[in-house]
Amino acid sequence: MYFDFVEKVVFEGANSTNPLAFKYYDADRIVLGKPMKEHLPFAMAWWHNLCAEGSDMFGRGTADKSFGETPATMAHAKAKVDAGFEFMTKLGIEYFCFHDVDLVPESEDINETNARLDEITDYILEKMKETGIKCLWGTANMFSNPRFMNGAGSTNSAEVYCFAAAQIKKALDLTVKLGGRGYVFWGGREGYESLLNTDVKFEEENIARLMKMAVNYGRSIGFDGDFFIEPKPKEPMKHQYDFDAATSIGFLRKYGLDKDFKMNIEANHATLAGHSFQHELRVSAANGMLGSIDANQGDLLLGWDTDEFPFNVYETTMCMYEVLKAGGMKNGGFNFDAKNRRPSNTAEDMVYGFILGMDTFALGLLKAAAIIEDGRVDAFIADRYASFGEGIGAKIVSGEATLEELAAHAAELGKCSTPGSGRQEMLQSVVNSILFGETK
Ligand code: XLS
Ligand code: CA
Ligand code: CA
Repeated sequence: MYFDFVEKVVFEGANSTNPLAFKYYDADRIVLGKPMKEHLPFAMAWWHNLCAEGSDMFGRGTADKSFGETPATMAHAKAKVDAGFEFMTKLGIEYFCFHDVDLVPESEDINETNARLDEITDYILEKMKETGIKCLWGTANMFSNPRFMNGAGSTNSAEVYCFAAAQIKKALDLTVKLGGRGYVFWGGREGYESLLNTDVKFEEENIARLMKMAVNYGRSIGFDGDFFIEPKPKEPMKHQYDFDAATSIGFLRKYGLDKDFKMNIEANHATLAGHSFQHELRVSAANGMLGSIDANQGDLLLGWDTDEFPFNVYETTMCMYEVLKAGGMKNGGFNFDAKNRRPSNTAEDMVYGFILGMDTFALGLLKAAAIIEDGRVDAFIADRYASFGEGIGAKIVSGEATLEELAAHAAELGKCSTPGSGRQEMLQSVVNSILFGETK
């Protein structure tokens, strides 16, 4: 027992002052016809919760994640599994996500690492059977090991490329073994520092080749979930190829990978790309590619990936509005790719972080459902484009109209009428009143 200060985190309602209780996340509460927990398949990220100790560029870790064992041993790897499953059970989190090297200490020899991965995933499988907890997605860490300093799929070295392939193959094997619904490619070092030493065209083609091989192999071993690209514009590289959703979707279409891949949108990466979280979700959904979500938030005053637990209800409301309008995410979920702030360094803080994140998304879900039920925003949008539902507009949409015909129509009218107000401020005010209602 690592979290013996709490038996189970339960829903106590918004007026509860118990820091170890949910204020809004009420797993079985029905929202728009289904329980909250089905709208919000939450996942724990192995790396932040069980591995990261709070080190930064200026100082070492502040949190003790040894869980009673000596770090970098298999005993420690197992203690992390025990701690992780206790944590997820107590919070009611039904999924986890992992990188290969989050699970075991990496050996110099990949064969030894793989043997360790086999052993730990046997142990994880036992725990999954005991608890009913499932794997949301797996991935290979192709950015920490020094061999990936010039990239993995985008490396200049064919040998490094083979090691990347070997890690992907193994991580896919493990994802299938654990019944994972997704497999993520986050191109941490797939980019460049300088164009003076980089063949961009070649690197992009090589990344596509690697992804194609991954799809072929994954399908051959029975992986029927989704492959995900997780866009991020920079950090650690100056420029990363999967800059944002629009760029990544274009890349997937160019290389014929769009049937197998969807987007895994991380809130903090969206803002790093100069977009809102909602923008990235909307672009993905508009292209039928909203796959999964890395639930966190950044700090707009800081120019890097702070991976904070989400607390901004406006953002989660707009996120859930997009997810509900898209009809949910088939194989995706809400992975808390989030970490406690460095001074929040106790086991209690780990629990508080997830309570904050889960409550913020639950509140976002309730508010998004209220916006949809209210109907004013959706009705406004539908009405805004009404001129394309009849007459010349309908002809344009059906694809039958010609440029000459439209020009003749304009000529006949002579003067153009106003396209109508966008009513932005009115709609923002509607959203505020739904969000905050009456105040005391
Ligand atoms: C880093 C990414 C990473 C991916 C998985 O910024 O968020 O954690 O989610 O490799
Ligand atoms: Ca992420
Ligand atoms: Ca991140």
